[in-house]
Amino acid sequence: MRIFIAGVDGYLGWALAQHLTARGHEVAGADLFLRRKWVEEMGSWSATPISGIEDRLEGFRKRYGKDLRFWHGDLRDYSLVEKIFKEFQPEAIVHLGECPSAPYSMIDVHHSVFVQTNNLTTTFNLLYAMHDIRPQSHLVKLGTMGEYGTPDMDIPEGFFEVEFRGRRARLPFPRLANSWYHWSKVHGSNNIMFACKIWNLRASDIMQGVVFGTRIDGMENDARLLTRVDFDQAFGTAINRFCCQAVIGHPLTPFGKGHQRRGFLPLRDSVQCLTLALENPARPGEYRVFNQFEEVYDVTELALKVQRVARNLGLDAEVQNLENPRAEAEEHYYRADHKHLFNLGYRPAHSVETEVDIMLRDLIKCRERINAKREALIPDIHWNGRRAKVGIAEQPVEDYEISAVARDSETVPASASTARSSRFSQDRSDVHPASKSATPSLS
Ligand code: USQ
Repeated sequence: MRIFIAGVDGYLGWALAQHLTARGHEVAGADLFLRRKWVEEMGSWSATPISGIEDRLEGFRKRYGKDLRFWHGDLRDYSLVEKIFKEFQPEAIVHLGECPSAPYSMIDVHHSVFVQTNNLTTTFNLLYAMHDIRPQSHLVKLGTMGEYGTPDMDIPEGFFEVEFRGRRARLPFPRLANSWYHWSKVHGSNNIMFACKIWNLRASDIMQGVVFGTRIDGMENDARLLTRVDFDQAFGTAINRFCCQAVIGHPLTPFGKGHQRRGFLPLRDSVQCLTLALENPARPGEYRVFNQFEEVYDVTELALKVQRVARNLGLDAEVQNLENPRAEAEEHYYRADHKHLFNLGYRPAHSVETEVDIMLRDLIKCRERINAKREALIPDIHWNGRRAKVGIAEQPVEDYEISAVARDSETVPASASTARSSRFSQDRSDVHPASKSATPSLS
């Protein structure tokens, strides 16, 4: 299948291009390298030393024996999108060409407007190019589980049956997003749903959970094939940040009470699921929604898992709750359906612990790079527009309890409170990364 990836230079895009090519697909992509610039703006860089695009493409050619056709350009420019569609004639399009960061979208008016216009314009351009040039092609659009927010009820896969004043209907499940970024995804979803209806297009909207991981199979043995792994406050996701923190002896940082629950999945499962969606396309006129995650976890549970695996590798990582810069529920009900991809054949590759073990071993090699940008680990972007580094969360450790909802899904070890406690009694400057430079020794 001819598959065009918008945002091919990014964390998911570069991995997906390799996975699809290894499966025999013909892949092309475009990128404006904005992710590299945004992370730099956050005072950070990828933990893994990623190559420039020319080297990447050369490594790709050597590994897979095929060229990856690449356009450097801005997909907000419809003439570029038109040109790509005419030249490549894609049978499927994977839209990863959006700004994926909630904190980045909350910085100020300029960042909010940029995130929403960028994300909506690129989606519109792809929809119009499908309509104008490739009406039979299939769009796989990366949405987010964050579109739903954290409603106090079960979350279906996109649609639900509702009864109101004696009439029943199948309607989109309400979206209660929690950042301008997440709302950009909601607006994009609505636009795609409408385009499928009026133009008979086919689309799979992927409500993806939080992704973590440093690699997929096949990336080893050539540094040019590595994907990026971010750890800054805006582009580093929770487990990736915890793993990067663990390898430099920085406390792991659940925000607030740390009982935020989200669906998570490893990078290698994300590419597996996107491939399943591509190889089992939607029908003409069909707009379908997949909730794409492996399992739901409490953020603290995950920090404790990372801590345990890190200890097995001789890394001493404490858990230290920070003030939460976001306005979000920190203790809440969360249960979401995720049957569609399992029905198509999705099978998780590893347990979280196994994946974290692989990640830590990879990241130990990147320790110096993480340490050099450790200042970027502590957030300063607040949802109310303030910009100030957060301090330690006030919740005293003796008040700490794993919430009832967290207990439902998995047991948190009895050592949890002791593992978290030691730094609570200490002065804030002691855990502030700027003042902490010691790295643990490896046994
Ligand atoms: N969190 C911490 N400590 C940290 C980092 C995050 O407690 O050091 C918490 C956050 O407060 C939040 C949860 O972990 O409650 C997830 O945060 P995240 O930064 O890992 O993920 P999020 O901002 O939700 O966004 C990420 C991706 C985004 C994607 C989304 C899927 O950046 O592109 O859409 O995950 S989801 O979360 O399901 O909406």
